[in-house]
Amino acid sequence: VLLAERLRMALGYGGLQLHYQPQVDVKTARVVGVEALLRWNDPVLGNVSPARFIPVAEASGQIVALGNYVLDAACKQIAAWLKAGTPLRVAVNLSAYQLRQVNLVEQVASCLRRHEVPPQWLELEVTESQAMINPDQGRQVLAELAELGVTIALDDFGTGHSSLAYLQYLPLQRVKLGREFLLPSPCRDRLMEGIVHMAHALDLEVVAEGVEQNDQLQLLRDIDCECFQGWLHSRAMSADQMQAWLAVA
Ligand code: G
Ligand code: G
Ligand code: MN
Ligand code: NA
Repeated sequence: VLLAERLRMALGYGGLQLHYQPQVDVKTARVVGVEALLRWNDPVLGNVSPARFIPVAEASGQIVALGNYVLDAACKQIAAWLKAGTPLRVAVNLSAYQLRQVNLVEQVASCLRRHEVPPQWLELEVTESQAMINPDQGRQVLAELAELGVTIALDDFGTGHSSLAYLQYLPLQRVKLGREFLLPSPCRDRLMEGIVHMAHALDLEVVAEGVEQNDQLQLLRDIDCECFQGWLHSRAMSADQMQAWLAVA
């Protein structure tokens, strides 16, 4: 109850901030986009992870307001970076509840309009478990979102209960591989190579997450994985830090 109340207050006073983790082209080392990650530093509770407060937002009926806040903040930031001459694609995580929100498509569309953001700068990340709760409904919503011109990435690919056969029917541009795929294991390299080949066969780009070590990046080069995120390059940073970083890059 306390967490839900503090969250309601934080939404009111603007205590939630988006930070941005670079997505880096494996071949050129250029930053090609960022993933927006929510940060909450509460005066009473301290830092609270989204892994903890997103479920609370869902259970306490605040997820739609929170999700709309995130979409708005992301579009506002896209507009600012466009204006500064340092355009960046921003990927926003959607929660399962948002996918079932009746006016999600209209929310996204009006957000883009409000901030005069061309849709190709916004990416939406959904996990495969979310997309597959109700595959036909998931596919329908994602198709309408794709129709707006935003891109869709499948988050945590290969870790939920998904139907591989169904993947090709979703309007996806990218799949994201969780960092567990890069942990040392006897068949790590072959598994990664197989997944990347399969994704390419479906015309999907691959973003590897959680890259911390040089040998992991070397593997991504060897198997033609396009893109990575991870502490080897940088952690999520504030918009100001990102802006300063873009200015010198
Ligand atoms: O970076 P981090 O430890 O904060 O992320 C933890 C989890 O919270 C990840 O699964 C991430 O996808 C999720 N998350 C971060 N920001 C958001 C957000 O704005 N909306 C939703 N729905 N999930 C988010
Ligand atoms: O949306 P998703 O569930 O993929 O959230 C990404 C999560 O991974 C966030 O919690 C983010 O802070 C975390 N993360 C990003 N880069 C790294 C990394 O290099 N190593 C580890 N351990 N975690 C990372
Ligand atoms: Mn994500
Ligand atoms: Na992920």
